[in-house]
Amino acid sequence: YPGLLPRALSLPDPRSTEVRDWEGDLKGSFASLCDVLIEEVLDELASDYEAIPEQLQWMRAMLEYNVKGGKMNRGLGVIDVQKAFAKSSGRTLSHREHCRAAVLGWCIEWLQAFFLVADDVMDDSHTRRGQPCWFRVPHVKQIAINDAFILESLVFKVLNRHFSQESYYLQLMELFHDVTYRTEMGQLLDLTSQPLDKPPDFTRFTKTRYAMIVKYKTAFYTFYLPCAIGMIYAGVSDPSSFALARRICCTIGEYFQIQDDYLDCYGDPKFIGKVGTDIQDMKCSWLVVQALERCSAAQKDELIANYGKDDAEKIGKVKAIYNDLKLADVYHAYEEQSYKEIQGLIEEVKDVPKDVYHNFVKRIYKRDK
Ligand code: DMA
Ligand code: MG
Ligand code: MG
Ligand code: MG
Repeated sequence: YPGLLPRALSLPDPRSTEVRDWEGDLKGSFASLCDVLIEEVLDELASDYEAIPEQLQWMRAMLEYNVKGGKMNRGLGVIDVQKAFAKSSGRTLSHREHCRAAVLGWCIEWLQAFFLVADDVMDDSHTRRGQPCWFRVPHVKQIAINDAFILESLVFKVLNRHFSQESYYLQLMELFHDVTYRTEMGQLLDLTSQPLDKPPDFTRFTKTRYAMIVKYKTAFYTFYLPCAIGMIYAGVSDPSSFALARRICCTIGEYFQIQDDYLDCYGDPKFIGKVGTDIQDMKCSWLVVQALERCSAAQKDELIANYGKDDAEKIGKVKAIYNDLKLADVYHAYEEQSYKEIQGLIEEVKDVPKDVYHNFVKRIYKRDK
């Protein structure tokens, strides 16, 4: 495993004949690399940052709690992308290439951990991945804010440790910075879709604003980032190829966030690992945008009276309106139509194997978690 700093010893040596069956246990192989990355972080903290045992214990616990336990869709997505690029040139990935793709995959997972730790504070959520949100842990509270910053820094530490020798290192790093900034702009739109200091204004819940929120807060880091990583790695340089990739990824990302909004209300917390908070948080959710397009004047008054209040009875009334408007059916029809639209877009693809996008869709189509 060349191009490594001395401390990254636990990854395979280039002369290693180790063949791990990535195909047989993709998730397990991917997951085990996270432990390697955590050990590297702790080693470096002890040797270069004068970290005391207390800090090391905190960091280990914080990483274990926040970067693991997810579906790993984004991280595994990077391996899918690399595999699809290799296949399109008649190759298969070596063990070393699998490892390097997995390191980049974990960079996205750790970036996502950073967003989620902060998102749960801002959304005042209770559970995440089947456990209390990090800031809800009694000995953590607001320290979660610093932990979110640390997680972000670690993305760039890992990138540096494993990729700083590569010709495309700067491009990769700038991609991560730009996607992070875009996600933060999406979060800004999401969090300010209602004024905090004035009465709620439902006229702001438009389809256009909704599309902007989800494109920025979700689509870039979830789909464009893994796709663009693969393109950079494969040496794609034509800006129009990146632009087309972005368009397709943003469409898939919109579909993915609409699923998230639907599951916030209709998903089973046992599957999705979190209890929805969009109604009480007054979110510009896909469901409320659809409801406002379809409701009667009386239902609209009812929505205005009950939306955005942390009160079980009021939340129930909003859900009853969603049911009266048959929003679950509207969602399932949307899912079919969006699937077709995405398949159409994939047909136009150039410079990226179509499988990249087909795999993205396969991982999320009709998901219930
Ligand atoms: C998530 O939006 C977006 C980011 C950048 C974390 P969300 O608040 O709907 O996500 P969740 O439902 O997982 O809290
Ligand atoms: Mg949230
Ligand atoms: Mg949020
Ligand atoms: Mg959500």
